[in-house]
Amino acid sequence: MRVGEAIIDLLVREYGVDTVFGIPGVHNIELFRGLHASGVRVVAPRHEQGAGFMADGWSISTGRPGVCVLISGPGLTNAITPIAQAYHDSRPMLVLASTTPTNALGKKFGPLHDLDDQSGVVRSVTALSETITDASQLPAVLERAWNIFTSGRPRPVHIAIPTDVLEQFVEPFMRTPINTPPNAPQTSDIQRAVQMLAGSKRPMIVAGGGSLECGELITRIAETIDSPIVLTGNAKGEVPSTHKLCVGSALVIPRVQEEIEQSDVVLVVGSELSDADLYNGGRALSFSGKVIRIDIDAEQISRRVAPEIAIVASAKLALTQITDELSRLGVEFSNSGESRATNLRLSARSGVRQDLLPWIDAMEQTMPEGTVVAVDSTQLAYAAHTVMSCNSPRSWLAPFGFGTLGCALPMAIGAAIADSTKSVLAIVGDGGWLFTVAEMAAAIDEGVDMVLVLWDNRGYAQIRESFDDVRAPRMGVDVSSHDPSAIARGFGWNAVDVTTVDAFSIVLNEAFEHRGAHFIRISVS
Ligand SMILES: Cc1ncc(C[n+]2csc(CCOP(=O)(O)OP(=O)(O)O)c2C)c(N)n1
Ligand SMILES: [Mg+2]
Repeated sequence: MRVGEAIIDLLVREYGVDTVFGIPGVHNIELFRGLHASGVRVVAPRHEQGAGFMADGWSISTGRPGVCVLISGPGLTNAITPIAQAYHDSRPMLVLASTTPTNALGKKFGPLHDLDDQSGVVRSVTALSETITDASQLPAVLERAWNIFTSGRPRPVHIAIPTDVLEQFVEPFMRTPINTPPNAPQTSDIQRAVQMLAGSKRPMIVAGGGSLECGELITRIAETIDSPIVLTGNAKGEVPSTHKLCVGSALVIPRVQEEIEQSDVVLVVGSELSDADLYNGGRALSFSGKVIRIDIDAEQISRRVAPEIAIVASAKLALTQITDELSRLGVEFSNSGESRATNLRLSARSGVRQDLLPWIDAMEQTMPEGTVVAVDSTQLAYAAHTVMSCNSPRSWLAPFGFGTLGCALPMAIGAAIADSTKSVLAIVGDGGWLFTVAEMAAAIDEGVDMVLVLWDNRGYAQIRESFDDVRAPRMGVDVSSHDPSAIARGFGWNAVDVTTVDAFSIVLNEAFEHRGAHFIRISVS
């Protein structure tokens, strides 16, 4: 078989790849020949940005690495934004791309789709970016990639393969396994952490995307020490919003930040304590209490906040040991966790734009249990991110790390493809929607069932307000998509316009009850 086929064969046989996202070109045909033979589902977006966001949405939903198959040069450069998003938010993504033939690599005489240094272009937004000119190295590099995805801080990997290498004939590749055991914590650190947690009178838990698999452990620890739990955007859903100790993803609310700062012991798990979550004008939290930090990444563990106890380990192992040690103490603590969490939830609700709440409540009351929600950067979504409930992990897809526009629609498509039994809702603004609007065509071709809610305030409203806040004359913010519903219908979607919350509830309910792609435009007066 050819190298292109052998790579796909290995990925399917040994790594369980069953879905890829990408656009073919002359340069990557050998990878597509392999995809055709393998029976892998190939999802064709309308732009490589769509491929990357779909792969990322698919990855959040499944917990597995999303895979993109792209062409050299523009195929890769078009995908840099979603690759950077996955990098920013520590998610796994395998990007396989063709590159310039070996004899022309770096020669600069202008081969088609050539970049001087394709792997260099994305090196700063990947954990590993390599051009492989010797086909026999491919199994080892794929294994390294999987190790990054599964045993370290997960981040994207880009592998570029020259077209002549993709065409070479080889025997099927064999996996070269590297077993990396998960990072175990030091017992002494766990004991110190347990003592500190047990001695706390005003504890707090902040859980980030690195703790996504640990919702139950975090809940048990919180119940034992009677602590509220604040979730970052990437952890939303890992502890259900219905839990009495769950504050939700409200780190942006000043009262919540104050409460964290005033807590005497704060357990931070798998979080950068990112500006994007705090939106704190670049100010780090100034903890007055002691901080226990658990992170898989040794470089991350003391960034911005140097903890009293630093546990560089797999969150699952560390939290399991903390849970065991706490239960050995056999004490139930009483630290007003429930009333603190309730007050913080109320602060969050009163801290968002009040006129948006009825729309958010309508969505919350209408959507079926377990609905996957993808949000874009739009005013309705900012408020929803803070106050809308989310009761299952891997069902809240948000771009608030990298903060790019246009990711919600393709991420929602990726999630719908990952599990067609789930309801999927995307919340997008009229400005951000246009960044990836072409993926509405892909949604129809893929037979995706989803609902897209367009918050149409005719322009970049958040930025309009930002100009006004600093008394700068408005510029470039009053953009329009003219007749969004006509655009949606043109792509084959069912489209309805609403202006009132009552009408919205009725239309949304109908949309969830019927299969297909539904577009609801809320025209904001
Ligand atoms: C790729 C990209 N370009 C520009 C921005 C800056 N930006 C942030 S929010 C925003 C407005 C988006 O408008 P819309 O989607 O209509 O949402 P609204 O604020 O109007 O609710 C802009 C332009 C960005 N976040 N990402
Ligand atoms: Mg807008």
